[in-house]
Amino acid sequence: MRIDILSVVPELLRSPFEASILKRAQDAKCVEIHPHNIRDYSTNKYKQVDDYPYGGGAGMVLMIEPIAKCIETLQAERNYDAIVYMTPDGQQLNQKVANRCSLFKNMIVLCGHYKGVDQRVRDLFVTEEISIGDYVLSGGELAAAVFCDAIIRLIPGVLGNETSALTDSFQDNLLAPPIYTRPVDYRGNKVPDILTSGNTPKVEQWREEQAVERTKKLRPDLL
Ligand code: 6GU
Repeated sequence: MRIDILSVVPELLRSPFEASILKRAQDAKCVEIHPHNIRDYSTNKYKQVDDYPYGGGAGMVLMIEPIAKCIETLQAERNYDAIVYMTPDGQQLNQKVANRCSLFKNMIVLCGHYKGVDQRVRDLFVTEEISIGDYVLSGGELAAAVFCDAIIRLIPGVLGNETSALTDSFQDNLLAPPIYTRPVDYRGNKVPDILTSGNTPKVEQWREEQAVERTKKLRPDLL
């Protein structure tokens, strides 16, 4: 998969992709991340990318020309399966959306900033609008990093253990069961006996029961 991320503050996109699983995914050529600074595509001599909203009101709006120029430059080089705009009024990201998007081969992710982008960017270019929840962030960059992380870990070969992503919380609409590692006794708080019994079928059964119990208790809306 190739992901082109368009932003006016691409610095914000660096660290999430430079460590751990997202870095390994790139090293293993499972995914290519290409950040682009929208300002590099500005069409006027002041490198302007935003302007005041018509009709008045607070805040600035990202102009269509630099964004269009950047998108069209990329589209001239390859076909894109989706042009995603990160926005709090988009469809809320969940595991189902992440699963679907993980199948894209080439994707553009546009990060809004200030008051957002000129509506015509959305009308003319954007194919998906995604939010990461009902709260407002200063910009779409952190949301884009969350969205990309959720997708990239689903790409075959990214996680060491191939079954790992399939046993995640939400993948079957259940939360993950409790997990433990050494020591077996921490200040009198013991690991459940079943997990040290060596009885794999019983362990699996216990995990399923715990997943259902935990979901009932913490997220009954998922059941
Ligand atoms: Cl995608 N962008 C911004 N700016 N705020 C958000 C969001 C996105 N998702 C939730 N809040």
